[in-house]
Amino acid sequence: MAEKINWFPGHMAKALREAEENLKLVDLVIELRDARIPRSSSNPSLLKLLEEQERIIALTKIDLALPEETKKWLAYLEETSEESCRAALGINAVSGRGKDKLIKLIHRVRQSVNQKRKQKGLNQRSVRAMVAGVPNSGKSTLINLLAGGGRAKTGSRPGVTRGQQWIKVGDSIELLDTPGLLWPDITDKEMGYRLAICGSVNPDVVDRELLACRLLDYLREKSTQALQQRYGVADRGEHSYDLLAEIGRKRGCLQSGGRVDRQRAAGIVLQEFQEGKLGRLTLEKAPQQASQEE
Ligand SMILES: Nc1nc2c(ncn2[C@@H]2O[C@H](COP(=O)(O)OP(=O)(O)OP(=O)(O)O)[C@@H](O)[C@H]2O)c(=O)[nH]1
Ligand SMILES: [Mg+2]
Repeated sequence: MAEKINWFPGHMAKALREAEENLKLVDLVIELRDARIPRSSSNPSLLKLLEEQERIIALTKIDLALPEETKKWLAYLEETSEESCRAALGINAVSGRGKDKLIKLIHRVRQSVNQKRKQKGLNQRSVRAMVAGVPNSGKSTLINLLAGGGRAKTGSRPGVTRGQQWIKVGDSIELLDTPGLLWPDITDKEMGYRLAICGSVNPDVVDRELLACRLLDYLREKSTQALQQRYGVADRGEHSYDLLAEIGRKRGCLQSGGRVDRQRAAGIVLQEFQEGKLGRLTLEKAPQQASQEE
């Protein structure tokens, strides 16, 4: 497998600097995290720069995560001081689920900003929010959902948005679309793998077979039903590497001489997972809260 993984490409260093500069202009950061990996998709390097700005955490792609796990994560994010934020909510940026709640929360911030401005004798103005998050977390899709129309470019690969762009929502909200940011210090490789499995890291920089095997491990931990249904393979307790070969065989991923093309099989499994065809899955469990412990 690739030895050195370039988690933090050059354009991202530039995007992080731009985000830092633009932070001064906003009242609110809407931090998008992938509901399947709420820990790995957080970005501490940006958040430690927050001063006056409010923060809302939106877990996106809730349609791809396990609802009971999303519920636990939202409770954790709202209740722990470590993650202090105004609110946490779940969003499906494609169907629009969670949209009204988010708009309500943004307006609440607008009201408190304008209340402070009034006390200082300043004019009322629209609320400015930066939409930030790891690549492919749904920032541009969410902005299009809120603003209407396809004003922000979206796509299934990470790194679609390259520059910052202000987009108006009615006359009282301004949203800043930003390029996806990864945390420069991903020292935990497993976190990086999970980001890549969920499509936030360019798959070309990580070994596909390794990622697909990790994904199969996670899927098998939950249940093997999805694999059985989708690929017609039975789980006999073998290593995921062998299971991947069996999937490849079933899907006709063969090289000359009849050998299974595992690279191709891995590409299929990863893509189908990202498209939701292997069912819902949450790869990271919410930490136990004190209130839930005995
Ligand atoms: N299933 C599902 N797919 C989503 C959701 N939100 C976004 N997507 C899809 O995820 C992909 C990435 O969406 P984008 O809006 O381009 O993501 P982004 O965060 O702007 O990505 P970058 O600009 O590359 O950082 C697209 O294929 C979207 O259709 C969601 O809530 N559920
Ligand atoms: Mg984008």
